[in-house]
Amino acid sequence: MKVVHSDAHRRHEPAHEVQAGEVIGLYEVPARAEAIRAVLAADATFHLVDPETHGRAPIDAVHDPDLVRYLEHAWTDWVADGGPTTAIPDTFRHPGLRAGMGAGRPPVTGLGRLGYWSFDTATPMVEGTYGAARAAVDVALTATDLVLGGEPAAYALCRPPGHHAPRGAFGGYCFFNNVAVAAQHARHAGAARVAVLDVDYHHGNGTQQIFYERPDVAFVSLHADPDRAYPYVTGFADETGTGAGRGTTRNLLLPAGCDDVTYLGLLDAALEHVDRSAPDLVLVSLGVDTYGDDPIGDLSLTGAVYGPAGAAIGSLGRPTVVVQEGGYHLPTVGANVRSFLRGLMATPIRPAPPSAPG
Ligand code: OKP
Ligand code: ZN
Repeated sequence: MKVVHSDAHRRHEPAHEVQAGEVIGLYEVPARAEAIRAVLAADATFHLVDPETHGRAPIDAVHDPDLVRYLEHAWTDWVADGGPTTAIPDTFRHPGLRAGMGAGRPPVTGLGRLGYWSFDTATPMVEGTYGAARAAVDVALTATDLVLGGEPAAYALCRPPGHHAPRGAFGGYCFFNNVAVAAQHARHAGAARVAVLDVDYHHGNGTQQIFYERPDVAFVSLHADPDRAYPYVTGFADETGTGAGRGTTRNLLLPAGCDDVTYLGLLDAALEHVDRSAPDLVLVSLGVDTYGDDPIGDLSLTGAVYGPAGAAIGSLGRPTVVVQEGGYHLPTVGANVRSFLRGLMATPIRPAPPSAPG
């Protein structure tokens, strides 16, 4: 299996994040991606390849172009405003602030703009962040091209992750929604129907928001109940899509302490939704923060769950792009991803239909 990877992620290394009002060390560290890469590089089953540059157009097709343009200049704005070496906002565009008064005008200072486009304090930015975020999108797009070109499956070692970024905001360690940009790119390249299966511990609120009205892109997510877990305000079972996208979104909730057997049963239920959407291409948002020892998760999964989980997804028999999201337990993150990918490869997958201009 081909593994798409870029070194650009290394320059996204903020000094800290703010969680529940406290300055804490970073969870979303470069060592995560380095650990995954080292484990896969040592296994002859996997072949590392560089991403190809796809430019800004595929990102603008999914995100508010004003957000994309903001992020491009965010660091320069921040420095011009006298900001310190790690940028974290302090004032957010809460809808209640201007309720009944119209949209107003976007702020002009670096600090003001940061809170205008961000939705949390956990997503610090540094000088290398934008380059890393752009490279992560290229990694996802290149893996998608490989599968559209006939590879049965490919793995995008994205960092920073993407699934929390909606169309017009960033947060949750995410800047651009890598998997959503890849899904839209696949549609554009001729895949008639695409499904995103999100198995990160956290709800992929950004991906859900981007495709909520879309009949052609299904979103199925298996995650910790938002009544106890980030992002708290999305990911409930009664969110099933709207308008033309009615019924194309599915959320399945995991209880605290969820074990391997319970998990694999719920994954099967999620896979039924994926299969029913009859996708030409499946994109998996893979987070191994479902692991029992993950520092920000609360499930009880063991390392033995990831092979069968990958195999269950592989048994759909559909071309599959795996896009990395979370997973913060550095000693096991590489092994768990490897187990998942090897499980996925255990079942033969038929190649994608030849792509037609969309
Ligand atoms: C990104 B991904 C919990 C705070 C959580 C942000 C988590 C982002 C997770 N007390 N802060 O889905 O792994
Ligand atoms: Zn997560």
